Order: sequence, then structure tokens, then C-alpha cells
Amino acid sequence: KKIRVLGVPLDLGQSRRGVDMGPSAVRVAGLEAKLEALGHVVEDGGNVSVPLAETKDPGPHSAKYLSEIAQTCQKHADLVLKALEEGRVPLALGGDHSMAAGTVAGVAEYYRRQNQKIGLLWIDAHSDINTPESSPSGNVHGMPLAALMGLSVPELNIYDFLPKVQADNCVLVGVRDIDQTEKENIRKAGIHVFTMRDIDERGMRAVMEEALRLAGRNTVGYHVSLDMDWVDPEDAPGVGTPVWGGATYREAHLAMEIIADHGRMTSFEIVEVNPVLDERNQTAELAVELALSAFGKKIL
Ligand code: DIR
Ligand code: MN
Ligand code: MN
Ligand code: MN
Repeated sequence: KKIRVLGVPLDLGQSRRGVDMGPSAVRVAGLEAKLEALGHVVEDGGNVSVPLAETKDPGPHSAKYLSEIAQTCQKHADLVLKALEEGRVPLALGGDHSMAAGTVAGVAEYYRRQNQKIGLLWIDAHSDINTPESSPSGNVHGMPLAALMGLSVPELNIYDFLPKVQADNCVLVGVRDIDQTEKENIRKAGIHVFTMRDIDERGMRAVMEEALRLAGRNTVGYHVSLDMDWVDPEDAPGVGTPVWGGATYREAHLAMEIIADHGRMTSFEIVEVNPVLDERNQTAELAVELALSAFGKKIL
């Protein structure tokens, strides 16, 4: 594959500082060279410019830095769209998860122009479907899925069409921490959810096969949005909102390997790597490993 790396050093969507250094940490961990060793052609599109928190006013508590985040998502979406137009697979590096409002918009817009739809795999400890009304924190990284599904946050409606993905093709995998006020939004949006309990009971293999079937039904393929806090904090300590009981090291790899086997991933992003909270860059290194598995690295 021809891959274009797109960095989004965005840390305005949550309150633990340092996630803006995520793209750098993932590059330092050798992303490009290792993907090329796998046989891909990789180019680095650099980082999109992001306003610095110190120079901005957060605005209303219900959705802090929303206008700066929306501007960043628009620029990022344009770069994602351009990458696809130029025949490149976008591989976006975050940055906090609010950037996904841009990544998914760019991918969905590219295929919409060809009268095609995409699916969305949202792999995360959290469901990120709060609205400014339901959010207890006011952190926009907890809201991108609500924006993409058209529940709220019109500022993040990049390219002005909704929903970005049909509810029936939107699948959450591995969630284990959902705000009480957020649960109603999941029901309203009508998306599919596989919790950690589903993974415990059915196993990663069965859950992923079903998730990919749903995301892939009547679509060209699916975008994969991987929040590193999906992985258990034992293996991924460098994230802003760790939650115990996540995917194990091998479960995480297996999920990515199954995605690669199906060969239908349109685009990929890894978010929420926070080097300030990490231990010797191990979370960024794991992010690179998981990207390699998603792009086809096999044990044998
Ligand atoms: C929480 C945490 N639901 C919020 N969300 C996180 O702030 O809306 N998302 N950590 O990744
Ligand atoms: Mn290269
Ligand atoms: Mn997230
Ligand atoms: Mn999360």
C-alpha cells in the first residue's frame, strides 16, 4: 500500500496535557521505517497546525476549545481527503480523539463523492458520544462520535452532511467506561456496541468478525479509529484516561490482524498517545506495533 502519515498534535480536547506530542512519539518509535520494511510505500505528510492552549480561551465549559478544535478538524479533513484523492491510505496520528471528527469526515467525503458509504470501527475504552449537554467534563474528545452521527455539536459537522456513517455501519468495540448521561446517546444514535464483557464472553475473534461484518455491510470498507486507552493500562500506560480491564497485548494484536486479513480498511488512526504520562515511550511503541498488524504484519 501507499500510505501517508498525517500528524495531528491536538491536545485541546481533553485536560491531560502532553497528548500533542503523540505524533512525535509514534514517529520516534519507528513507524515509517517499520511500515516500509513490511513492503509499504510510506510518506510523511507532517503535522497540521494546531492552536496552542496557552494562547486561547477555552470558552464555554460545555465544550472547551470547540472553535479551535473545529478549525483543526477542518484542516485535517482536507488533508485526509487529499491523501485519498492522491491514492494514499491516510494514517493519522493523534493527538486527542476529537481529531476523529476531521479524519472520518475526510474519508466519508471522499467516498461520498463517488456515491459510496464507509463503515466506522471505533475501538476505545470510551464511547465518545457525549454532547455538550450530556458531557460531565466538557472535554470535546468525549464527543466526536456524537458529532459524526449527527446527534449534536454542529460545529464539528465538517463538509456539512450527516451522519458521516450510517448507524448500522458504526461499531464500538471494547468499551468499558460510559457516562450515565451518555448511555441514552448510544441508544438514540442506534449504533452497534461490543463492550469488554462481550469480548470476555465471546472472545476477540468472534467479536471482531461480527464487528467487521456490520461495518462492512454495503460499504466500500471501514475507517478504523483506535484509541490507545482501549488497551489495558498495564500495556498502554501513556494515555490521558486509563481504564482497567482493557484489551490485552495479544487481544489487541489479534484484533488488528483480523482487520488486516479482511483487507477492507480504508484508513486508520491512532489517538491519545501521551508521552508525558508514558513509560519510556512504550505506548507509542505499542501503537506502532498495532499499526503494523493492521497493515498486514504476520507472525509467520
Ligand atoms: C468522558 C471520558 N466520557 C468524557 N471520555 C474519554 O469526558 O466525556 N474519552 N476519556 O476518550
Ligand atoms: Mn518513505
Ligand atoms: Mn476516544
Ligand atoms: Mn478513550
